[in-house]
Amino acid sequence: MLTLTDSTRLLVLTGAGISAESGVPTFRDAGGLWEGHRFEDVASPEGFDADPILVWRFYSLRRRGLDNVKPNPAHHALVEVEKRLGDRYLLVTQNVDGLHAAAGSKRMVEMHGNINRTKCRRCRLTPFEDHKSYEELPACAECGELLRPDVVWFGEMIPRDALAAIDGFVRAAGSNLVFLAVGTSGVVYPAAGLVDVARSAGGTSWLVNAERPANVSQFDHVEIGPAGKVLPALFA
Ligand code: BJW
Ligand code: ZN
Repeated sequence: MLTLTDSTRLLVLTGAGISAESGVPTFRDAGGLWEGHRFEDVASPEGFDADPILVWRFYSLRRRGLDNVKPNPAHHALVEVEKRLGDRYLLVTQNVDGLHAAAGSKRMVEMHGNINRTKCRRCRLTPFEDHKSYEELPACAECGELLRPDVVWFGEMIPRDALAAIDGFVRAAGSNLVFLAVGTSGVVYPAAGLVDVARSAGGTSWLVNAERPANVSQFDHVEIGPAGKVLPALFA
């Protein structure tokens, strides 16, 4: 069990596995292919340049797939921990599905963006209704450029404010830092390197995952199992 003391500062990193029990498909468990395309090719600026309709179709389908999806006990367990720790807690999610916010998480950084937002690839954020995106390419009302999902693709920078929030939390925590990764395969950087950042800061690290991920050897404590069962018990 992960014991939280009055000085614990808990940094949680979540990945697709935490939403799996809500019915959201993960990226790499299913073989990493989407309609014959490598996921890396669909989720990249180069992929969007090459075939924007295909990419919009991919994201429109995923958005619609989220329509009736609800947070599960793992999301809710993190909300309860946040209530206990207050500003000694920060959630960093790689997920773009919005389920942490739906569960009630507040101190949260969406480091890979959010699938329900859209931005112009040239000028700035633009609100956009998803309904037409399945067949037609949406264009920016300001400059005419293509609109795209407000997510972070391969080769793109993580939002500066997200990195600053993580850095600030780790610095303030020092050896009181407890890092907990949940449901992530540990292959996509910089998220996969956060466990090393936590170790360098003198913190301890925990992992909750359905199987042993790529960076498992970096963790001090490893709990293998479904997040919806393991997480509530971990904090009990
Ligand atoms: C369960 C479960 C249950 C299932 N309970 N568990 C250093 C080294 C090498 C490469 C790089 C590097 N630094 C940067 C790079 C390049 C690149 C990268 O990491 N490449 C690697 C693949 C090699 N990174 C980037 O480009 C990043 N940008 C960047 O670093 O900028 C600076 C820079 C730019 C250029 C060059 C160098 C530096 C950006 C990365 C953006 C990733 N974007 C995506 C798409 C987001 C939008 C969308 O959703 O479509 O983010 S890719 C995809 O992978 C998505 C995810 O957030 C991310 C991670 O996936 P995740 O969450 O781990 O899911 P899965 O499916 O892989 O794993 C699920 C796990 O859950 C599994 O282990 C299951 O077992 C488990 N599980 N059920 C518990 N019930
Ligand atoms: Zn524009």
